[in-house]
Amino acid sequence: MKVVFATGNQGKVREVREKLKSLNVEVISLKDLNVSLEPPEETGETFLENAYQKATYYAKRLNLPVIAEDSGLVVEKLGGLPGVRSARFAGENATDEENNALLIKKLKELGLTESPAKYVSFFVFSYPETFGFWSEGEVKGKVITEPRGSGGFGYDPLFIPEGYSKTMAELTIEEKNRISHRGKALEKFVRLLKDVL
Ligand code: ITT
Ligand code: NA
Repeated sequence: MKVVFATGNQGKVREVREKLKSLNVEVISLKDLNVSLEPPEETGETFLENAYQKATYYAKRLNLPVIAEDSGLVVEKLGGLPGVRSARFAGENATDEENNALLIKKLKELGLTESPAKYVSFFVFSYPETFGFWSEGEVKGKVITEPRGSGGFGYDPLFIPEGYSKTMAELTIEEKNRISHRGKALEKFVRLLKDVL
């Protein structure tokens, strides 16, 4: 089966391809498709709403089954920020570096060098005509104010998973996928996907 993974985030594409490589599914990214669709507005107040909006939007327009994912970092001492705003924390087209700098600044403004935090991920699978299924995963840990490592993407240089001393950006893609929010959500997703293949 051909499935489109509707994301503009190449870090997500790498992780999903790695995790789905044993399945008989061809994961096509938006980049491979070479279609220029305006991305949908992410107006949801929850990760699930946003993942659902992205999946149904692209499935209808591409007339193909679509996987979409919405995820983010929830920082306890910042009242749950950046949350659903993780990708646009420092502004609409903010880079990872700008988002990370803002996170560090906000923690330091509170006189903190770390805070408990978690990453959350929601996947939605949608057919062109009907909704398919969804799954979720999370990983608890903490954020720090001294970035380390060059793997992963986004906030990974600032996130240390529970039970680890390395940041997520210091892990290999296999290690990250074994413990990450996206890896866990994908494991459930794969079981549901197998049922419809
Ligand atoms: P698409 O909507 O096109 O899929 P996006 O990056 O805009 O890509 P989201 O709206 O789901 O995706 O925002 C997710 C953001 O949360 C992402 O840009 C990172 O800032 C952060 N994030 C999510 N998962 C992460 C991970 O595994 N490592 C580091 N940061 C992550
Ligand atoms: Na989002």
